[in-house]
Amino acid sequence: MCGLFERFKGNPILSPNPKNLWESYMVFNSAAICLEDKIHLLYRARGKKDGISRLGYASTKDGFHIEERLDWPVFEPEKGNLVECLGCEDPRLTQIKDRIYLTYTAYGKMPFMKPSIKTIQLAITSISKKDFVQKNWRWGKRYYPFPRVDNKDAFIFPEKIKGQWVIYHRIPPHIWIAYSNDLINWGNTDIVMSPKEDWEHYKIGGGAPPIKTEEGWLIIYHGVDREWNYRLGAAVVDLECPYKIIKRGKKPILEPQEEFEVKGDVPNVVFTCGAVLKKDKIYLYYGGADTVMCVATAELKELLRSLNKT
Ligand code: BMA
Repeated sequence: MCGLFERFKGNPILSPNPKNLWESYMVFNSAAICLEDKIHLLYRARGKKDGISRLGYASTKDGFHIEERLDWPVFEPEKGNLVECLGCEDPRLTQIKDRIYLTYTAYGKMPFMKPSIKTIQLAITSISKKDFVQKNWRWGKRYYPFPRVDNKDAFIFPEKIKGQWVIYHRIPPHIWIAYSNDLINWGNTDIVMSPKEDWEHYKIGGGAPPIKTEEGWLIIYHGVDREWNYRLGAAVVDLECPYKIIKRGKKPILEPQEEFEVKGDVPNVVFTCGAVLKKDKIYLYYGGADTVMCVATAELKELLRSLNKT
């Protein structure tokens, strides 16, 4: 066993729903955001028939028990949009003032290419906080800031740092940083974290959007080893210099262990797209074996203490 995260005994908290074709096969990798005293989960779902990823919605007040789950997708590939015609995957949510920003992986086909070729792109859209909370799914325009680059696992920092917006994204095998003045155009991209330990040998990628703490921004990310096992790790980033990693755990904070993490559509995977800080506790939402959604918790202080200075 590894890590100081304690799994919820009632895991998984969300499973595929055979009644709804679009989420009948896989329900995983959920974004998580706390708004108005409720944790909102935007989860990735797939049905067996079309294999396309769409996003579903569920919410929980205590962080563990799901009180509401909608029967329809709240975000899906835009009609006629080739770049995401194969699915919208792995959502991350960041609140910036009165808007909620969604970063996701657009999976589709590269426009104008013959023969056609598949593409994986970092995509960004947003919705007003009011619409989100009232479940009026009026999403804004979708942007793909790095065309023709295989790029995913992106999240936006919730505040401007030294006058600029900051995003982390992943061009294998590293986590990269980029900056923006308008949250639409991103540039000055550079490598910020590279694989180091055995458990992250093949590649790493951003997971849950940054959580502000006294020590710095807490980042939870995933690492893939030589045998395709996905584990989660944590790092702390300087509050003023978002390219500076000041602490990083040598060991993973969570690794596949339970049956629903070891067995499933993709075995041996724990993968996160969202965590929430509530009363000094981190609620870490993660997909198990690309098939179900789970939650585990840890005391923030203990987690920070467990990480090594870099
Ligand atoms: C990544 C993404 C994740 C998935 C993981 C493990 O590339 O597709 O959604 O959880 O692989 O299969």
